[in-house]
Amino acid sequence: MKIKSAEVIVSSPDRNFVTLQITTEDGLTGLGDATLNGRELAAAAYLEHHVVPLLIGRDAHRIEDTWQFLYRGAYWRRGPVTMAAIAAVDVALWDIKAKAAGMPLYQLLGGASRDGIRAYGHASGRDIPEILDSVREHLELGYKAIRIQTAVPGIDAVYGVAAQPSAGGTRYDYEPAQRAALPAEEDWDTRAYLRHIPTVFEAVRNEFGPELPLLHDGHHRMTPIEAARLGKSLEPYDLFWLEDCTPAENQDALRLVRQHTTTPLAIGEVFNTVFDYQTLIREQLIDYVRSAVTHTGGISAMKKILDYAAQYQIKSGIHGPTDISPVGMAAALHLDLAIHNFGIQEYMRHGDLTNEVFQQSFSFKDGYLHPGEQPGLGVELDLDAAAAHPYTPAYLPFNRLKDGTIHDW
Ligand code: EZ4
Ligand code: CO
Repeated sequence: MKIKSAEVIVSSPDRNFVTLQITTEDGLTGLGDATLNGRELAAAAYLEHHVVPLLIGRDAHRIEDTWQFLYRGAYWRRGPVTMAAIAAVDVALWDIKAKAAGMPLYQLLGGASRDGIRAYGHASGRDIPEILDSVREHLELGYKAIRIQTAVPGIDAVYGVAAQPSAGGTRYDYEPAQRAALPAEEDWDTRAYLRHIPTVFEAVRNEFGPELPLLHDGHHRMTPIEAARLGKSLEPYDLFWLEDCTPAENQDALRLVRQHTTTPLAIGEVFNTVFDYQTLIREQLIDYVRSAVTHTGGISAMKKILDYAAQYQIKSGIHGPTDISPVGMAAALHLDLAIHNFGIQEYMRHGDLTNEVFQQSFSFKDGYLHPGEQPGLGVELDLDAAAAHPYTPAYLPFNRLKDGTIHDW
């Protein structure tokens, strides 16, 4: 089954997405996601100029061979642009193979290991009453696990907190990339944050009781000893996980955090290969793998990382913010359903325009996601709708400390 053509589609319904569509000589199509938030055109150019021309005429069934050809053949290994591009090809080929088999993709990954995929949503607020409202709204939507992000007294703008409730006041969840020529500047003060955050979790636990799984994202902003202190001070509130507590390029740093706290640790949304996890998994320094299928070489590579993690009782927590397109989400859901060591899936919900461009068959009901039973991924791209929303420059924000020093965002 030869690949006849491949097209890179950059669209911006609600936000920017980079999508690869591969077509075979038999007329089957497959979709892959290569969206790299704030650096979208780099992934698109890599695909268009250096990957698409190499795909024409290859056997679409040879997924592993094509993966190795793109990874080893480039000579320049790893990195977010390369691995997002490889991911898009990998996922599109899995989509085609599953369509050819007439089966939903999860069947080719071993079949379902569970009935539904527990998802967590993002609650946030500028103060405690607003956070409690946001949690209530997520519970009404059916969510059975909730991430809590909060403003900090003395800091003007903080990651993960909406500047103002969205229209109608029904959603506080936050889309950090802003459509503008330059990135927005936010503020940071770690001491103020470390003092404030336990009071927020105390209020949430008092209001909603001990059962509800609660998560928090530290977004790489702490040193190892600061992260250790935060993990320890949150222990009374029984977090499901503390995410990205340090910038974990330095995997050894997590050893220090681990020695001081039993708060479960999740890491990896900015990682792109298994090598980023080598020490973390082997030494059991984390509890959840946070990579996105989109940023780590696709389903083939993510499955290998998660199989390695499974040997150490480490579970999945696949990245699923809105910058993962519906194609990337669907790929994650098929994998989530099939693997044994599933933990939880992040799910922020896409906007209406995105859902017009990407027609999906996955569902969210009573807090559980399911990829659906359509052959393949279960996502189709409406090319006309995509063309109606061309690329718009948009950037993630960045942080400065009070003295003007740039800090991890
Ligand atoms: O900042 O997806 O856990 N989720 C996150 C996200 C990331 C964005 C980056 O593109 O931390 O909100
Ligand atoms: Co995160």
